[in-house]
Amino acid sequence: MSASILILNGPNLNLLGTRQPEVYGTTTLKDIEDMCEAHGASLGVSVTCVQSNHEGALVDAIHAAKGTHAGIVLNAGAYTHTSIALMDAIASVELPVIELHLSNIHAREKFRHTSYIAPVAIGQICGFGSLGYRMAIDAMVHHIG
Ligand code: CA2
Repeated sequence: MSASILILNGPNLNLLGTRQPEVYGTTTLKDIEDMCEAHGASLGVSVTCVQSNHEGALVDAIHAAKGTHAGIVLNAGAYTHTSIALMDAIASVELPVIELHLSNIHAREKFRHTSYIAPVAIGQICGFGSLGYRMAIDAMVHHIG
């Protein structure tokens, strides 16, 4: 059976491609999810995509990943900068998590420079737009071997 990766997207990312294209590009979340599934298939891994605007639902998805997925690519959106609950959930499942952002959070407002995900992630990719998801899948496949 092939390994499986969860692509988990947080609040407001369902709006991608519809607003603020100068910050987040014109690619929709559906485009990104289709690309992730196709890229995963080309590497022989199965990819499942989930998006929620709710912090608790994201915690539930992280818990449910244990035993189902070999790793998680997480764009936690604004919860990145606030959520101890997501940090604790990641630490509790002991699955490899790659933190992902479309924009370069370090080149933006100071409040975006803090990440509660970074200390419990195996690495962070940011600033490469939707290409970052492809890079994260490559890195996860390499990591899980
Ligand atoms: O750069 C990223 O991927 C972010 O995770 C996006 C979050 C932001 O709060 C993080 O600091 C960085 C915001 C996602 C909002 O997405 C929108 C998409 C289209 C229109 C409006 C918002």
